[in-house]
Amino acid sequence: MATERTLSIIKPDATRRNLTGKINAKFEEAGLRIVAQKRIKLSKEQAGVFYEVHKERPFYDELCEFMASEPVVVQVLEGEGAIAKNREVMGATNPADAAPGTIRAEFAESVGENSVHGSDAPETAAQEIAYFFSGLELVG
Ligand code: DAT
Ligand code: MG
Repeated sequence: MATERTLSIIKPDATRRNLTGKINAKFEEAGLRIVAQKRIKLSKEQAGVFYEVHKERPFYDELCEFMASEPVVVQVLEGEGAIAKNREVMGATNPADAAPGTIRAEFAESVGENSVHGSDAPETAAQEIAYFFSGLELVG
């Protein structure tokens, strides 16, 4: 499997509870390398553009409000099959369905406030990385 990069976000429910280090430890234990990382505060509009694919869903407005409610940590994770590996470490969207030991099983508060985002495919990973990071911030 090829080395990939994926976009990860540690969401407001997790930054609020000071869980960045614990979540990063899960990534590193799984063999994912954090190759770029920054803490930013999104506007509701910026969150809306990021989650545009969900704009017809009933939870879209609530999701954008939540993502803009407090700072997030955006990061690029790198490794063999990083996109799928990250999804595995994150666990299912709804923490009630997330496998034991996954980030969402251990830390998520609800389906809406589920601690982490991870890209779901190579195309979305490339788009999402470019949304938050410039070429200068990504060391080769
Ligand atoms: P994932 O974050 O696992 O890729 P997704 O892309 O389907 O899940 O949804 C994006 C985010 O939207 C998800 O992390 C939390 C929110 N969300 C999804 N389904 C929801 C629901 N039924 N109620 C409230 N929020 C939801
Ligand atoms: Mg998704």
